[in-house]
Amino acid sequence: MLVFDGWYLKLDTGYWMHVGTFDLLNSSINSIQYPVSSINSIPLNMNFFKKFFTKEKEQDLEQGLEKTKTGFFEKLSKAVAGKSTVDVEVLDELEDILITSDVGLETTVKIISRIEERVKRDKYLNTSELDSIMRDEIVQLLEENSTGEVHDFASPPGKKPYVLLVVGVNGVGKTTTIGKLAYAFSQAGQKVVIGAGDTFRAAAVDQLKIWSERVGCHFYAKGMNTDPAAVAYETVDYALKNNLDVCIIDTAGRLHTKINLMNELTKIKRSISKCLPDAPDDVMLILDATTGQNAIEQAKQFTSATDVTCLALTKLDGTAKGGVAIGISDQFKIPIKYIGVGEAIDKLQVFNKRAFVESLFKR
Ligand SMILES: Nc1nc2c(ncn2[C@@H]2O[C@H](COP(=O)(O)OP(=O)(O)O)[C@@H](O)[C@H]2O)c(=O)[nH]1
Ligand SMILES: [Mg+2]
Repeated sequence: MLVFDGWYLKLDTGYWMHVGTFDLLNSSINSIQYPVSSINSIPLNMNFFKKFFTKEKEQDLEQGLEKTKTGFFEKLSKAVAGKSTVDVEVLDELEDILITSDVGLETTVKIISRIEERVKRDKYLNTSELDSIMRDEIVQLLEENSTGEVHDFASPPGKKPYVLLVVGVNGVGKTTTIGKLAYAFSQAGQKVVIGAGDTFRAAAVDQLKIWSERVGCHFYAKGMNTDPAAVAYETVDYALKNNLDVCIIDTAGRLHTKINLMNELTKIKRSISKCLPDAPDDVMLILDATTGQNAIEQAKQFTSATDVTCLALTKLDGTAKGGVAIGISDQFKIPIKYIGVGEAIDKLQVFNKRAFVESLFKR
């Protein structure tokens, strides 16, 4: 049988799946020769990045991940020094590397067992292939988790205004992310209002106001010590009356107790839906990547206490703990929508699992 080994199906994830062969002598298509579990992936780096990113965005991401990459590759080089094949020792080292890169235990175990499978299949797996094998296995692991991804800063169709409530503990980057988001949405041609729902500190209201001036978007506030639920209601009302596209509401990250904070957030949410049924459209939890496993802990606590619908991971540029994005993507059913890769106004990106992992493994 003369077989043309090239019957591929392009998946919308950007992968090519090997689905069958073509028998040239019999002119018959032996389709679905391979079970779907043996997906034969060919990463299409070039096309892929062009589709999602400008050159600048790609560089921002790479620079943002530099600290994580440096630590990771240094450890990896040590682990495979003097070894030609991937053996048990290398796998053990690999496990340590992933855990110390803040990928988290649960996700590390999954990644290692996938690589073990590969080693079993191909006994003399060369250490020089380890980068690309890990990259592919991590991408596939994350893509099995079918949490959706956004591709740009457009507000969802049919939502006007699109109402986004932003929550998270103090200092994680809520206000900064709101400023960056307002900028990105504005750049995409949308009219935006940001509401100062962190009424706990006077500085918080001022900080958001400065961001609105930088962005050139609408701003709504009632000042310090006012009721955050009332601010939230009135910001949505303002968006409705002014025919705006996007309404983003800031909140305080600290009250006297954790219970108080969660109760307050529930109250704010209820107040928003009184103004506009079905709103807020999203409750976004902001997590600080520099806190590593603590970010995972915060995600667990918030998601169990409030209806968080999406995540943003900030300060990736300031940490070697960027691996936490892999753990979060794997463990939570809630998608990471955005990542912060710098303090500047344009250093917020939509999170794409594939681009993230590819960038992480690019030497
Ligand atoms: N390097 C870096 N710093 C960030 C990023 N996002 C926020 N920050 C900084 O984190 C600090 C706290 O941010 P802020 O928005 O005030 O946090 P909030 O208390 O949650 O509102 C500020 O100094 C921000 O400039 C990021 O993506 N990269
Ligand atoms: Mg703030």
